[in-house]
Amino acid sequence: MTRTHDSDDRPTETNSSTDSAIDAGSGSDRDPLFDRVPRRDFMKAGAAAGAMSSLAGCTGLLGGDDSVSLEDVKTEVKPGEHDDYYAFLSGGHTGEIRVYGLPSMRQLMRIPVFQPESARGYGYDDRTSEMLEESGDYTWGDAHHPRVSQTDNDYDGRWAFVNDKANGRMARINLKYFETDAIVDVPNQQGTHGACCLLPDTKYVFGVGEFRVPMPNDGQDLTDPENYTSTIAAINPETMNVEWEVLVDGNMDNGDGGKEGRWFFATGYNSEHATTESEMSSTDTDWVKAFDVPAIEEAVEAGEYDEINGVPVVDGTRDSALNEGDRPVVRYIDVSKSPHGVSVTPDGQYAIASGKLDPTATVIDIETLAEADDPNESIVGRPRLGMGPLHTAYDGRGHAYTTLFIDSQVVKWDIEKAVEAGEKSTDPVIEKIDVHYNPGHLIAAESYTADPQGDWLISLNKLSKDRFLPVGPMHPENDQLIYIGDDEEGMSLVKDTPSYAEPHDASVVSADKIDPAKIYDPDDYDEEFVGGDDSEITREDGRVHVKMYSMRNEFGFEEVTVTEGDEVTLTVTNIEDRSDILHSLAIPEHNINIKLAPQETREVTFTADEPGVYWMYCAFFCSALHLEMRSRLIVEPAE
Ligand code: RUQ
Ligand code: CUA
Repeated sequence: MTRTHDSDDRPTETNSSTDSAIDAGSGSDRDPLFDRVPRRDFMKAGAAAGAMSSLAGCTGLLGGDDSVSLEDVKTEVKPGEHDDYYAFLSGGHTGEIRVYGLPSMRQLMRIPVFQPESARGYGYDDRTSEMLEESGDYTWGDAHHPRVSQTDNDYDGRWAFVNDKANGRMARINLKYFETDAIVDVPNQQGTHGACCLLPDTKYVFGVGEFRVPMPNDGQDLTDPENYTSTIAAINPETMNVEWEVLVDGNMDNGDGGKEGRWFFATGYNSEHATTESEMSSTDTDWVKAFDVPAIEEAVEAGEYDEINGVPVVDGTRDSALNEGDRPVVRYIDVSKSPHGVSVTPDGQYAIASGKLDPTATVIDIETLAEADDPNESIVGRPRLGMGPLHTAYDGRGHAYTTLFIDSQVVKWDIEKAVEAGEKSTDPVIEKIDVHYNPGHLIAAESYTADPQGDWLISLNKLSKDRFLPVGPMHPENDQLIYIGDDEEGMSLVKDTPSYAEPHDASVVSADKIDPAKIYDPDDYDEEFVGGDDSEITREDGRVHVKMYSMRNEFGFEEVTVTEGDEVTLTVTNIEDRSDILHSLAIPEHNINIKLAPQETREVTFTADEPGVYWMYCAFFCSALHLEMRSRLIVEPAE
């Protein structure tokens, strides 16, 4: 294990303790039952101190300097045991979300968001294909920032949201079913990069527009970058309606919401309004923009906006009238050039922006922002952390953890010390650990809430180089699990997990805060439930509607006969109520595979345009007679 207390020194030892770290936590003296008790309830019940050895993850509750050694926490999840946390990792340009269990780092599920995915029938039935089509009919997206909804600054288990940087969209995932249930094409944003919730109660989901374009981007101002601009968008989480947007100077990058419902922060580069890399980094400073949400809402209320592409757009540029006077809608805070991540501390006191091209982070005191004449007065610390600081996470014990992309390290530092030490001090740095290699984001358990758990941290590394068996020139990335619960011993690397391109960010949620359904509730969806006796075929004017059930090992009809050219709609219900008994309906040579979980109904519409016999079959191995679960689609030639 490598650590150094001098931020400017490169470490001299290399990580060699992966195996021993895993061994250390796999002792057989733990009582597996204790591990299954939700930690919060366990503490409330006043459990005996003698049970400390099984209190994985409770360090945040113990408060103060208390920390728990790696030997005393669960690092191995034995066969049949459950993990303590759900981790939602973005899939980058695969356009999906991956669900991992922590601390095992086992991949539990993949949730397709912006791309069709056949195993889940996503994009192959009418509802999901229409949702994808209506949001722009793209076959991919660039999903970076999964954020889980909160109530009272704690995860409420309702939804996760994620951006599409490629096409300017925001999606919502329903955590009852772990399925994408809404995608909005955000007007006036070409690339929606940052995504996050306004807390404490997820009043809005914010989409942070990165690419500056003419506004509206309809052919005007093509060669006049001074007139390009970008917006943040406030999206209603219930309706997914874009309520308003704010125009700004420069572009934007990442964002995070304050904990008290007033401020929203976005980093940005290119205050130069340039179009090339060298011009974009020609000045030494850029901005963190602090959006005063109630002031913006008042401006919208008072009609002080332009409607662009159907959305009220408030002018938040620096010399806008709305930024004059004592209640500016956007405060521009000078930070060293090209900052990248910004995140608000669990106590809501500071917004911390990472320097990226500058080896510091900027600590902004949120409380003083409203009163300060010059928003730069709210900068209260600028610790020198190391090369390429990108993103920061928290343990709830007063420490921040920042990825250093260029140094290939995670640095742990003391937030209050950074405020005491002032400009460019290395004093706040507590420790650094090597990661492999070049980390982008990192996330600690419940870091985005008011009460991080303080035990686990994942470093989402962009490169894996030599860490895994080679698989050709495209390497997997490497998500490394690091134990951060022991302040004496320091950070410990526990696991390497290869991952497919390319996680950017994650949210880690205690397992007891999410309550996924075991089977479908037919009332949650519009499709008509087709019960055991309800199978029927109706025909009218070249349209055929087939309603049929499915169960082990049959479909409601052994054969369905239609005529060439018919438009066929199949409404199919899996009438089983046993959990985990899935069926699907695949139709060869028709690009159809719909997934049917227990009690789920899906509908698919297609044109039967080639005469012939097609074996409709079930693609989930559902029973010993699964292969026999099939039915014939007979397409007769037209007269
Ligand atoms: S941003 S690490 Cu969306 Cu850092 Cu990718
Ligand atoms: Cu149903 Cu296989």
